[in-house]
Amino acid sequence: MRIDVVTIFPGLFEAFLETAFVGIARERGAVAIAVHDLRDWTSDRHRTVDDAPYGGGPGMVLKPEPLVAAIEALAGPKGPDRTARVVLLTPQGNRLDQAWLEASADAEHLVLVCGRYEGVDQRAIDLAVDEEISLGDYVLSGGEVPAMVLIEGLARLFPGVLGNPESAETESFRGDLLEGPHYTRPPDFRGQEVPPVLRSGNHAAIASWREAEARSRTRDRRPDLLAQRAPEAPAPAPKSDRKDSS
Ligand code: JBZ
Repeated sequence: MRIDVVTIFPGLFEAFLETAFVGIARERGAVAIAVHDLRDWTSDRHRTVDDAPYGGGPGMVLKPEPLVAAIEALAGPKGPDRTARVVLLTPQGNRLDQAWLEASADAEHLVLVCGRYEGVDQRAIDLAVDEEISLGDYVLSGGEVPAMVLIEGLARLFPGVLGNPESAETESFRGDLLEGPHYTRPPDFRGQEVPPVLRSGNHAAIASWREAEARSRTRDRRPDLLAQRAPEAPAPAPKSDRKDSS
């Protein structure tokens, strides 16, 4: 995958792109990421990217000319011939979720445009953006952190990056159930002991304990996740003597 990021704060991405998971994904060649300064597409002496909103009101709005020039330079003009997907990070977008990441992990080319200030001139969105995405219902001052979230969420899905043989699909729970508690050494910390089953060496018992903990925690904390989930696989039919039990 190739990812181009358009931002007025390219420096925010430096350490992020070199570190941990995303750094490994880039080193392995699973993804090529380039960060671009929106001001590189301005043509005035002050490299102006924003202006006051028509109709009045607080704050500033990102001007259309540099944004559309940047997007068209990186993705080409909007339309059926465009092979990149241009994603604007904005509070007006659809909420990012694991389903979006999984559906997007095999995209050839994403261009992530970080909104800033009070918003983006609507004509730039209409002319050049394919899709609008938001992290959620809280107030941020720009799309840079949401873009990093999106990149990190994608990077761990690339084959061979997580230490997965093929893909993260092999994990039994991927974003649709919370995980239960985790423990490491020491076995007794300030009088609190690690649940004995985890030290039992009984892998079947450990797996069923973890599953039960995951379910009860999800029921307590995120019942909405259980409601969205595909119904549980039915218990296997009891063994019968008949050859054809279907
Ligand atoms: C986002 C105008 O630029 C912004 C401002 C807030 C904001 C974003 C872009 S993206 N919040 C979110 O994903 O929640």
